[in-house]
Amino acid sequence: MKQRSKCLASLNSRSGCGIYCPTTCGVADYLQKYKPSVEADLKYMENKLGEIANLTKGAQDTIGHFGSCSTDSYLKSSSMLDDIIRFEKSIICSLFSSALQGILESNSKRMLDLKQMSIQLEQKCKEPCKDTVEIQEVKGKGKETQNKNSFPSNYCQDVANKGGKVSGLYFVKPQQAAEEFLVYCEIDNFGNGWTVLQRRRDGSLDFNKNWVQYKNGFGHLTPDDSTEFWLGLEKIHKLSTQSSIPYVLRMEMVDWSGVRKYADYSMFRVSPEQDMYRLTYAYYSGGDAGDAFDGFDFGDDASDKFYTSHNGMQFSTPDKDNDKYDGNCAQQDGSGWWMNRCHAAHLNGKYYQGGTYTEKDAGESGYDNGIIWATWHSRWYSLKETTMKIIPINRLTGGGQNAGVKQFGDI
Ligand SMILES: [Ca+2]
Repeated sequence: MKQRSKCLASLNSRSGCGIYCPTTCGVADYLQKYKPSVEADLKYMENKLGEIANLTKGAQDTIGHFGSCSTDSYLKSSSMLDDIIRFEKSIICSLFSSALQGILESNSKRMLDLKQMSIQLEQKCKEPCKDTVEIQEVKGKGKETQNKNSFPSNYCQDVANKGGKVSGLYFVKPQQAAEEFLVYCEIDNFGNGWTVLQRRRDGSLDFNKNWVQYKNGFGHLTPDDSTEFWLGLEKIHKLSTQSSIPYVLRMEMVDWSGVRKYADYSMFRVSPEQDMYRLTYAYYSGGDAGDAFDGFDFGDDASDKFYTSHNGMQFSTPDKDNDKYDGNCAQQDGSGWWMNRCHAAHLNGKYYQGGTYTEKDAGESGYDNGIIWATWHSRWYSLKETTMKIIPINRLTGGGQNAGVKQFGDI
């Protein structure tokens, strides 16, 4: 274990941090989040300064009056009229004097407010620069196992093989990857090491993103696995195609009653970007959620099942339509996925609190756009939590499947 806390990237130079994203060092995201409130504060300060400038002008005029009063008050006159005018002036002057006192007090209060605001802003500005995250390191590195050649040190199962015992953040480097990147590894007591590709938990992360964002990943990884994220298609591609060892993709889902189900797909692969990150798998290899990836007969049309299957589909985002539909599924649904025409399984869908939603809730297009697994719940029911994760297939055929399900208990 060690602390990595040297991430001082700014909005313009993410090069030092980029390889760790999506991570807690999403400095740009952080700045975006605070920019509106900081701008509002700055605007407020500007207005305050404007007010002070106006008040100062008023004060100058008053001082001018006061000055003339003082001079006048020394003038002597024998006429009664002059005495009356002098008396009147001295009253006005004393009024001006107290008004001036008020302005001065008000000004010093404003100056104090400004000082405090400036201190607050200074503290706020410092925050994005802080970035510490606990990253696990494998103890007993280099431990020889019979699997060493089959599983290069490139993903979470390898981390577990090398002695990694706790779930958390690890650096991995798939064979074709130019550099290492951070992943969340779910490691159970049976030595299974799952590499997590996607998490939905509470709807805190918007999945309506463009091609580049789906390619690079978005959201944040956290050591306690409490946040939502999409690891990124490029990383998923590199992870899933790095060796001849086949992987199982597990979809884990929790509904709003707390019921947990899963679906496993063997020989899961995601092709390179030139092929639009096409999804392929060989077969549905188990689970109690049903095989929604193979499409679903919704009863609208005889071709429903054929046109809602996902095996062999390219990835689509709102700005990149690779689907089998005349329109644009990803744009209509506001999310990225291996769209057909359009889907029976859609774990990147819109988050709906409480689960059930209607055509009206779905917005302009009115199509089902929630987090859907049609063989379990209706397409008008959006799931509460989801996980997509991969593991070498022999970890499950070796009796590890139940172990994996048990591990799911700590979500
Ligand atoms: Ca289309």
